[in-house]
Amino acid sequence: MRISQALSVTLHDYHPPRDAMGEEVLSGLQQKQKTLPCKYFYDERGSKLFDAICELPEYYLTRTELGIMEAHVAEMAAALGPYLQLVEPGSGSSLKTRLLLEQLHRPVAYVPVDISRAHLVNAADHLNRLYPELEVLPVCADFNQPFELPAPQRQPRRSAVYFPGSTLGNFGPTEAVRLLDHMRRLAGHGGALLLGVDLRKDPEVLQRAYDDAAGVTAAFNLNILERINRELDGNFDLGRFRHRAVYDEAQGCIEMHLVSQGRQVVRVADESFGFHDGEHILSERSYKYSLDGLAALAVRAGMTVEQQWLDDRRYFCVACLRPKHS
Ligand code: AVJ
Repeated sequence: MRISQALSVTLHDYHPPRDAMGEEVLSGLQQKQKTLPCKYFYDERGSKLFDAICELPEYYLTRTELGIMEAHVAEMAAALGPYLQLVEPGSGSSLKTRLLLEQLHRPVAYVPVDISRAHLVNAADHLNRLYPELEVLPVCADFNQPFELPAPQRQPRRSAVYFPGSTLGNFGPTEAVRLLDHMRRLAGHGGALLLGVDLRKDPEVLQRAYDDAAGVTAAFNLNILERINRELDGNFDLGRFRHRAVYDEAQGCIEMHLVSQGRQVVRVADESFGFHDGEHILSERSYKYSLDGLAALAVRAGMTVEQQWLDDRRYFCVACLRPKHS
């Protein structure tokens, strides 16, 4: 870990080695079911396309979660308590976080954790100027890998982890438990986890949200191939892969695929990968929860759902999870 000064903030840096993406991409493409890790969607263009997705009429998630926050943020802040250290894995630059920070009673520190260093530092610098009373301590890390919390100058009374945006949905059941367990330990004794999850609903609504009429989600999905071409010396022909979204109702999981149009061989780094016509790469899974499923997941991670807030359509849920016996 390196500590450095970046703009107005001190950065704790656990950035993975440069070739980590190469190894993960190659091993994903070597599997029988070819897979790409969805965390690599978010290069500069991918992040812009994701922002555009959030504005789409079909993509209800961001808008709905923000509405829930606007309606209930005071209660959420009260549940988390005063003199808080707030940790946010996969932080980005979100408006929801600011809503929460503004309602918290004398928060001590804000620890955004993100893999994209430049984005993280800029967002942290911005918040640091906006809230001079708050100590902003950015950590550059893949939040899936172990990292330690930096020590704020003032001692917080308690910690909470904020994990909004249905990011948990990208993890399968086993990984989700492991991740929540990690967050429970970060929150510690007397702490809590404020979690935003997308709920199960009419499959057609989900289908449209992940395969929009304007084709923005398709461009977002295909962009990962362009990134591989550029950063890992690949030669994917973007005209020969199509975006597809498939909902598995039994699992409550929507999958994004990149479907090969015809037989082809693609090279990445020094390796070749053959595709037959119609073969697909699995590029993202997005799990949707029922309220019972969420409660069961919390229990498996040593927590209970203490409170939850939903929108009128019951499309999305923000839940406060508390470690059991604390
Ligand atoms: C950022 C993981 C919440 O799963 O809805 C949006 C990413 N993928 N459209 C999601 C995404 C396709 C998104 N998350």
